Amino acid sequence: MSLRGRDAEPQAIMTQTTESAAAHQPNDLESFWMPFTPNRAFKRAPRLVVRAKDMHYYTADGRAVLDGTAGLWCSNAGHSRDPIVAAIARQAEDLDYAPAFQFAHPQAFELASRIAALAPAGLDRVFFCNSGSEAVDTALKIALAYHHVRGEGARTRLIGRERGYHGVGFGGISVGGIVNNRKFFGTLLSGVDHLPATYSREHQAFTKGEPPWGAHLADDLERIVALHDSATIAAVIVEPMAGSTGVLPPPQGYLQKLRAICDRHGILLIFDEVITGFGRLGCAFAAERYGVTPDLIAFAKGVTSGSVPMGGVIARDNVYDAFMHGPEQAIELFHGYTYSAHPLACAAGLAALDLYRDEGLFERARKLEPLFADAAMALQGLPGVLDIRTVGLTAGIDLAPRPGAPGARAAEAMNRAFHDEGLMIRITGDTIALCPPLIVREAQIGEMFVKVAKVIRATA
Ligand code: PXG
Repeated sequence: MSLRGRDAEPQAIMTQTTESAAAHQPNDLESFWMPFTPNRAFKRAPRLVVRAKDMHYYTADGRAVLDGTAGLWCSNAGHSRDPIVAAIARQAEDLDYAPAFQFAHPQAFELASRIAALAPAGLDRVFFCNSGSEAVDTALKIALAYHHVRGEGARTRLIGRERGYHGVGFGGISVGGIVNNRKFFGTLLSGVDHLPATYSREHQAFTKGEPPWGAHLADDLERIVALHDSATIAAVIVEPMAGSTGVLPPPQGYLQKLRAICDRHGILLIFDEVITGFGRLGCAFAAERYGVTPDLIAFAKGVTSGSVPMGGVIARDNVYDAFMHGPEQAIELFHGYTYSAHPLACAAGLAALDLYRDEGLFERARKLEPLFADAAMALQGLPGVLDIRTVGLTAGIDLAPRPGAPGARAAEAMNRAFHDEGLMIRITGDTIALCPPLIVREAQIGEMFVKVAKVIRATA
């Protein structure tokens, strides 16, 4: 067994200073087929972390790496927080697993109630699954079944949006709007239409928060309704703020318009809040920030602060109630997962929600937003910075691609940030995304953007 990837620089993964670091060393990089990663490039020059605490990751040789991305938009309370760690450990001892089909455990109900209490009024029913992708597919299935049980089974069409990311299930990639996530995978779901993306650099470059331009793009929904007839349309799904495709805050008034059009035509509105949920935009959910109440909210990531996989769907009471007919012994919704409401995830979720509340982390994100936005916008004018967008504790920075090599500049920026600057950033195409844990200190925001400025200059 090799201690390194086939062509790896030996010191890249073999430098060890402590026994515990040694214990964390993978002994062969070949077997793990890495998700959404250029495997060969990674295995030649791995970026490995072995430990994390609060705002930092640590490499095997003990180097601290400031987490600019809350892992993958999920560790909102910071890493390996003691109360979450203790809750998971306790739960593993007390009850490692319980089925959620026909049986249950108390923490599942407790967590559902706590999540419902954070959600907009009227969204009180919580269905659990294990990831954002499952949450999205669950929401789409609930929407279809809702119309079916109400005798409107002709409502089968689903509407997503260009540049939308809704995970990687067949439902999610069908309503999603990212070509590479779709084109390899066959015919996808039939009966799906897409709204246009809301981003236009020409109209909104370097806007902090929600751009004033673009609300009219919601009117495209009327066009789709006119084309197919509202009686065939089940649901519209959007991310309130599109995260994965580079931080695209909604235009002012856009979500309100979508809501109004959906109401007019009996179409369910689904917010995919996998990223925006649990404080990212300074509120428990983006629905609250924008004063728009959807019928279903898909969530994941921050619910456990990323510590144990969990996702779910919060449903409006009338959606749930529509299923509660028929014989009491009959299953109302033929859907669920072995690990729905897994005890470890529920324990982690309860501990994470306690931390969010006790440390006021959603409010903290709201308070830090102006400072974060100013720090991000200060990058304007650096070589090849084409646009900067901010909202909540989130920033997207578009870099000019290298001619003939799309993505290469951002990839180098990520590599340099990790190895030279001790900073984890996220990239998509030639866009850098920043979304630190909500515990980030003001000085760390400064540090983060100084480091980003360095890698932008270094890769120009
Ligand atoms: N919906 C949204 C809005 C997401 O952002 C998912 C669904 C899928 O969640 P799971 O848990 O199945 O991965 C996501 C995931 C990035 C990035 O860098 C974003 C996600 C995942 C990985 C990377 O933008 N979002």
